[in-house]
Amino acid sequence: MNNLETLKQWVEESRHIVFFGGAGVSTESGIPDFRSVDGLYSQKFEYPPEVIISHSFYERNPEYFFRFYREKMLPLGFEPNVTHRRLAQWEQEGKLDAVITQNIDGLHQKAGSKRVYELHGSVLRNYCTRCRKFYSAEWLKESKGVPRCSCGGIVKPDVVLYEEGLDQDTLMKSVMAIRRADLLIVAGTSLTVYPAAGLINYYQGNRLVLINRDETPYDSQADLVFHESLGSIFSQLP
Ligand code: CNA
Repeated sequence: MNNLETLKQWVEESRHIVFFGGAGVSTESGIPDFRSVDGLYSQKFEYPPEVIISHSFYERNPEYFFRFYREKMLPLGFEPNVTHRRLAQWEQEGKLDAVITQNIDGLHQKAGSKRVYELHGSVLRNYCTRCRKFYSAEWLKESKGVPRCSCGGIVKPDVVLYEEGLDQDTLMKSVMAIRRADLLIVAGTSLTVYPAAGLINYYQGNRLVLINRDETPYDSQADLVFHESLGSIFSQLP
């Protein structure tokens, strides 16, 4: 049996699939990732992107942060692709327990997934840092300079910046889902951003599948590895 046939069989047999993904899940929807050759990190900015989207930079230079954020990090108007849709279908069929994502684009929910653990938050939620009033992503995109609430407070995206900690509840739920998983599919992530990447180590089963165009530091731990595009694999899964 080839690798794809094995994966198809595992998907058929599994009742507790967990999917753990990253920016590569959404590139086929048209949203660039960070580390591919045409990703954000290959473009030239005055500062490296990981500096701009850090908490200290946000505090020191909010005008620059929000200019970059609006231009490069606010993916509005994109549609889910076959991977998002297949995962939503598996959840509906009762065979997928959770999608754990490092993405901030909301496309899993747009495809219909309900149990989505967003490790790095979501651009769709924005809150006043003073009075906690909610603002939409469209509002933030249209705002100018440093976005201000009607009360005068800064409106900050609910996105985890470098140097900021992850939400503990989301992290715990992710760990629990991975511990229970009978099939763990890790896909579209370079597995270089911690603590998210370390979640793989909580998996206790023997069906760890890695699907990523480029090699990752975890390839040798996986039971099946595909260095292919996600769409080409997911479009063939049941
Ligand atoms: P990354 O480091 O950019 O890695 C993405 C990986 O996906 C690379 O190794 C690519 O080889 C691979 N890849 C890209 N496209 C495909 C494809 N079609 N099929 C298979 N593999 C593919 O991204 P990570 O998610 O690992 O890094 C974590 C960061 C990126 C998180 O904090 C995210 O918030 C952040 N990010 C999110 C988005 C989004 O929400 N869509 C976009 C860009 C960056």
